Formats: sequence, structure tokens, C-alpha cells
Amino acid sequence: MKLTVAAAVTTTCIALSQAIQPGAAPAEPATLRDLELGDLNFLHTTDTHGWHAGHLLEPSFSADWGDYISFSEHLREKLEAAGKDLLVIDTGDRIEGNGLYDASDPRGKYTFGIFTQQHIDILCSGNHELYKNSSAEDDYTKLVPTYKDNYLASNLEIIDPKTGELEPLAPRYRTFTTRNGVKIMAFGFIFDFTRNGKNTVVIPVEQAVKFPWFQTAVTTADIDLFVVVGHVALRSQEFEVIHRAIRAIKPDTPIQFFGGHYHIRDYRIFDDKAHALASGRFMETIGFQSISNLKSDDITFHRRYIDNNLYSLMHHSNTTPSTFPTPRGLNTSAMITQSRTALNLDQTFGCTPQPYWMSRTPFPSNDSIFSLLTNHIFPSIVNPNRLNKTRLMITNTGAIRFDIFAGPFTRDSTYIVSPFTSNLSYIPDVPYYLAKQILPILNGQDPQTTDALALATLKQRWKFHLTDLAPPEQQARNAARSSIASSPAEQRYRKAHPDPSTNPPHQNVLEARPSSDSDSVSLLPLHKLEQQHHPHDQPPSPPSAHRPLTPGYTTHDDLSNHGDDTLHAPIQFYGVPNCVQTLISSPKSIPTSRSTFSILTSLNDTDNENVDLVFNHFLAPYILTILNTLNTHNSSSASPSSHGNDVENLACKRDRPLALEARGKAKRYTEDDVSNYMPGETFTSLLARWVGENWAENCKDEKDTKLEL
Ligand SMILES: *[C@@H]1O[C@H](CO)[C@@H](O)[C@H](O)[C@H]1NC(C)=O
Ligand SMILES: *[C@@H]1O[C@H](CO)[C@@H](O)[C@H](O)[C@H]1NC(C)=O
Ligand SMILES: *[C@@H]1O[C@H](CO)[C@@H](O)[C@H](O)[C@H]1NC(C)=O
Ligand SMILES: *[C@@H]1O[C@H](CO)[C@@H](O)[C@H](O)[C@H]1NC(C)=O
Ligand SMILES: *[C@@H]1O[C@H](CO)[C@@H](O)[C@H](O)[C@H]1NC(C)=O
Ligand SMILES: *[C@@H]1O[C@H](CO)[C@@H](O)[C@H](O)[C@H]1NC(C)=O
Ligand SMILES: CC(=O)N[C@H]1CO[C@H](CO)[C@@H](O)[C@@H]1O
Repeated sequence: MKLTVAAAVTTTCIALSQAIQPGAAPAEPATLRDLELGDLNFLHTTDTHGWHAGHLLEPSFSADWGDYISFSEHLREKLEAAGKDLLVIDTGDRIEGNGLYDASDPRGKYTFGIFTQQHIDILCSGNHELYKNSSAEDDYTKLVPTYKDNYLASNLEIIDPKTGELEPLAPRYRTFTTRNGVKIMAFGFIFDFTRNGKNTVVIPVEQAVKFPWFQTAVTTADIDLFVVVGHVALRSQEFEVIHRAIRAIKPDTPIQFFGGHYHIRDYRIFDDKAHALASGRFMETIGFQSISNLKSDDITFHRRYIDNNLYSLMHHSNTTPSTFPTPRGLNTSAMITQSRTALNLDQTFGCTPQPYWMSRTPFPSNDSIFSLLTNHIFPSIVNPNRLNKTRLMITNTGAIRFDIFAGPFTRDSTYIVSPFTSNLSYIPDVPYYLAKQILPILNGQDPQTTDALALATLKQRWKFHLTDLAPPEQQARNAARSSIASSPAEQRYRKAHPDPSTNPPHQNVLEARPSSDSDSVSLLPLHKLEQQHHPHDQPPSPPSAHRPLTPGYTTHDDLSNHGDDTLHAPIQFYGVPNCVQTLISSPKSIPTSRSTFSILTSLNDTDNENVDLVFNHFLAPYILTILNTLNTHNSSSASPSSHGNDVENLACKRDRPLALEARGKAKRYTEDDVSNYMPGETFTSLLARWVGENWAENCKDEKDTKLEL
């Protein structure tokens, strides 16, 4: 932790002179693979989701946005001195997912000033910037003017809040020449997102590439390289469409794609001269891409996924703790510290007794965050006016964004785990026999119904994609499974360019380490982090070539298994369902503790019982569609389709009945049936309260170790 420039005694001093955030876990020395600098080089971030302070509890990812700035400045200086170029890319979802963005009012009050300290050459919007009118307008009025033509919006338009006119959110594309004479045409896309606020229009990629501006731009392009950045998964239709559209006109011009959205490290080879990089999530990863021999058929591509910590960043920039931080980097780190203090993000609500994982443990299990949710947190949430009602509570697993580490659970943690502001909604008195059919459908366990529903919603603005309900990382793992076979282009490229990193990686790590005796070391594996309350007190690790590998990213991509800069032991991931639920009996009186509730496995549904169907509002369109499909089927046998929509027609054609039992009025559910279950609360605030009520006592022994600064 002594990666400070000046000895610091008070917090203020630390704030003004320090790389990484005060209290952040210090980086651990590790065995690293080097960057291969090329003629043209890129640094890439994506899906940072407000984690600009870095991961205070995880040594592998504890560098902050200021450190990223210092790193980029060193790398740029070094490359430019050698007549090479560096371009910095960000592909969106900069917001939502961390207290630094979410805890302020208005949201993002501090983050725009912090983010814009970084020089960025090409950036675009993600879907998170577009859920709300206000966040799209933030980008339009803050980031676009700051970054000017560097912000690209190839298929995204916004209603200008001043004029009321629909305008491209930013320029559609840009042509520029790097310092060292590489001519580039750049585009900035977003995937075919449909749940954006009504002040933006996302033009489906398939349409956008047919527009005259795109066709003309590509046709007349007299350039060395297309750079297509996008908030788009690499293994998506959208990037394939763009690749085909460019190749139809320019069969031979190199294309470099930068994508994101799925929160994973990934690399895809589209063809011999078209490669794509995705750089993870949450400021865990700084993606590095280089291209050499750009103008010849011997073009080579190289990529590296850098763990965002000071050990890696200093190694790759060949700096020491004293030479690493630049003035702008330090200033930015200080801005972050001040913002975190102003937002009181280290305020502790309780202390978590053990870690709870999203996907590092099976569901259900004792250390599954989803088991915690369904067995403990959901039963504690009840609307006092609906006490007598049995309730069925459903959430999609994608509503949870991050693991809970053991130790202090802070204001920051609440936004990290559950950043979404959508209300907890409910539909009162839903027949149980209908309600109980919803979860299996949401989880894709009834493929026939799922297909019918997906078709039924074709005419609607949003898409019925059940996989969108799971965490993005899981969507990626599913997508990877279905496209694992390597393409001919990939095989050709691998053969022609054996990955040099398959050679033993850089072993001399201890010599390469910055020579600093103040560099403290921790060898705790990630899951032991919670015990690391006094990182400064960890004894320095004895120099050893047989350092145990810490768990971390071990990426397999189209190039090889050697893209990660840091050698790690692999982490095992378990799949989780799209949605989870709990059925909770009515307590009959205002509960005083958890014990007044009982979780039921089922109801006696031969007895016309109704339940309150409670869900996070994000699920509303799914749940309404499913309820109506189930209901319509029943009524359709009695009266032919009275609404004449696809749901009913499809439901009629089914071979087997959707509803197990036929009874009750075929009610048509609409948004009017959906009310706010806990007025004035969001799931984030309910979570904070639950932690306070249940985990505060665990902090007794931890008074000294709280993260409060
Ligand atoms: C978002 O903007 C659109 C277009 O200006 C407007 O019709 C809509 O009411 C706005 N939505 C909200 C929630 O303010
Ligand atoms: C960072 O730099 C700006 C000027 O670029 C200055 O106004 C600000 O006070 C600095 N912030 C800190 C915390 O040093
Ligand atoms: C999980 O919790 C149950 C009930 O408290 C207990 O019986 C079981 O041993 C626990 N399992 C593990 C792996 O901790
Ligand atoms: C719940 O039911 C009990 C009787 O079963 C009744 O006395 C009470 O008023 C009801 N409470 C609510 C909130 O409806
Ligand atoms: C279900 O309800 C029926 C009718 O009210 C009753 O006969 C039966 O015993 C109930 N079964 C259970 C398991 O409660
Ligand atoms: C959420 O609930 C609040 C009241 O608590 C209400 O003002 C707001 O409109 C609700 N939002 C949505 C999207 O339903
Ligand atoms: C309300 C309604 O139409 N209920 C019908 C559901 O379907 C069964 C037969 O499938 C009818 O008996 C019910 O009348």
C-alpha cells in the first residue's frame, strides 16, 4: 500500500498524493505475460459501470481510474517516442453498478468529472446509458461536448431536450489520421437494444448498415483500417452484420472491432484481417490490442487482458512506485477519494459473516447469493397492507450484479450488489395455479411456450429474450458454448501466427518488480480476501519462483489460452437459472423477525387460492405476457380469440394445454394491474435495511477493521 508518492499521515494528505484508493487492497506480485507493442496500439475499457475507484477489496483489480490515466500516459509517451501510436477506447455502460455513480443525487454527479479526465479517442454508448431519459441526456450534454467527434453514435438517436428534434446522439462515424500517419475510419454502434427510454431511438444494426451514409462512407473510405467500436457482444449477430457489410464493399481493408456488453474477456477472429477484442467489466480489465504491418498481408494482431492493479500497470509501463503516478492520474485518484467521502460510501450497514457468490457456487447452496435472497431477504419484505396474503416473489438473477464478500457491507456494497432503481412491483390476487407456472417458463423449461411467447412479442418494442434475464456473464458463457467450434479464419490465423505467448511467460517476475521494499504483498486467494482486514500488515512474501497462483481470469479465446497478462488458477463457475422465486405464507401480523414467515414449497391449488405476485419491475413485460398467454389459452376454448393477437393464436395451436387447470375468469393483465409493492423503496434500499437488521451485530468484533475511513 505504500505506493504513495509522499508519506501521508492524514486522510487529506493521502487523498492528494496517492495512487489507488485509500484502504484498497494492495496489488500482489505475480507471474506476468508481457505486452507486445505494435505499430498501432489500443487500450480498451468497457462496462466499467461506475467502478472508477477500482475494487477496494480485491488485490487483482484495485487500481483506479486515475491509475489507468497514469498508465495510459506512460504508454503513450513510450510509444510516441518510438514512432508508434496509442488510441484509447471505451465501449459504454460506464454507469450504474457502483455507489460512485449511483449513490449521488443526481446520479453521476461526480463520475462525469472523473471519467473525462481520461483522454479517449473513440467511445460510444451502452444500453445502461439509455434505460433512463436522464442518463442518455447526460451523455448527450456532458460527454459528447467533452469528447466532441470522438464520441460516435452510428445507430443511436436522441430527442434533443432543447429543440425536441430527433438527432444522432453524436457523429455517426469519423475519419482521422493518427500522429504517425495511420488513416482510420471509426464507427460506434450499440446492439439492437429495445428497452431504452422513449427519448432515444436505437436503429437496428441490420438497417443502419444499409443507410446511404454508411454505404457511402465505407465505399469512399481511403483508409488503412476500420475501427468498429460497439456496445455489442463479439459473438453477436450485430457484429457479424457489420463485418459482412464492410467486407461486401472492402474485402481486404483490416478491421479492428472493440466490443463489450457480456462482461467477459474475449477475442474473436472474423477473418484474417478482422479481429475483435472484448475487455471484461467493472474496471477489472484493461484490454490491450496491437497491430503491426497494417498495410501488408503480413498484418499481425496481438491482444492482452491486463488485470487492473498497480503491479501489472507498473510492470507494463516499466515504472516504479515513485515514477508511476502522473499528476493527472493523482489528481483523478484524489477526485475519486473526495467523491467517495462526500457520498459516504464506506458507511457500514453490517458485517457479512461469509462470502455469497453469484456463480462460484451452485444454486441453491448456503453460500449462493440467490439462496440468501430467496431464503432470507425476500421473506423479510412485506407490504403492511397485504399482510394476509400469501406472496410469490420472483426476481431475475441478472438483477444481482456482484458477489458479496465477507466483512463490512457498506453503502457502496448495496449499489454494487443491486444497482437497479426499478421498483418492487406486484399484481394482487393472482390465481396460484397461474402464478406457479411462471417460473418454469421464465427459466426456459417449457421450450414450446417460450417459442410461442417470443413469436407473440415480435410486434412489440421489446424483445422476449429469456436469456437476457440472467447475468450477462452467464449469457456469454451460453453464447460461447454454442459457437465454440473454431472458424476456418481462426484456424488459418492461428497456424500462420502461432501465439508467441505460448512460450513460457516472463518468469523473472521478482527482478522485474519495481525495487521497493515498501511494496507489501498478500498471497491470499480471492475468496480469503475477507480476512484481509489489515493488508498493510501482511508480511512481504519471500522471493519464490513457485508462488502459488491466485484464482482469477483464465481466458480461452479465438487466439489461444494465453491472453491474460497474469497467470491465475482457474475459477469454477456454475450456471444459475434466469429467475428464482420464493413462496411465502402470510404472517397474519406485522412481523417482528424473520421467524414469523414461513417459506412454502407449494400451495393447495385445488382451493382457488390467490397470491400476491411480487417481482422486480424489469420483469413486468415478461410476466404480463406469460399471464395473458396462460389465461388466453383457457378462455380461447370457450370463446374464440377476442383480442386477435398472436399470443392467443399461437396458444390455440398448442398440442397440450398451457394451464393445467381450467378455471377462473380469463382476465387480461395490463400494466394497470401492476402496482408498487413497497412504495418509496427500491430493492437497493430494502437490501441495505435487511443488512442493517441482520448483520449489524456481526460488526461487534470488527470495530477496528471496518472500512470506515
Ligand atoms: C422520455 O422522453 C420522451 C421523449 O421526450 C417522453 O415522451 C417521455 O415521457 C420521457 N419519459 C420520462 C419517464 O420522462
Ligand atoms: C484537479 O485538477 C483540476 C484542474 O485541472 C483542479 O481544479 C482540481 O482542484 C484538482 N483536484 C485535485 C483534487 O487536486
Ligand atoms: C448449510 O446450512 C444447513 C442448515 O443450516 C446446514 O445443515 C449445512 O451443513 C450447511 N452446509 C454448508 C455447506 O455449510
Ligand atoms: C388479517 O386478517 C385478520 C383476521 O384473519 C384480520 O383481523 C386483520 O385485520 C387482517 N389484516 C389485514 C391487514 O387485512
Ligand atoms: C386441499 O384442499 C382440499 C379442499 O379444500 C382439501 O380437501 C385438502 O385436504 C387440501 N389438501 C392439503 C394438502 O391441504
Ligand atoms: C416507483 O415508485 C415510485 C413511488 O415509490 C413512483 O413514484 C414511481 O413512478 C415508480 N416507478 C415506476 C417505474 O413504476
Ligand atoms: C373462464 C373460462 O373460460 N374457463 C374455462 C377454462 O377452460 C376449461 C376447459 O378447458 C373450461 O371448462 C372453463 O370454463
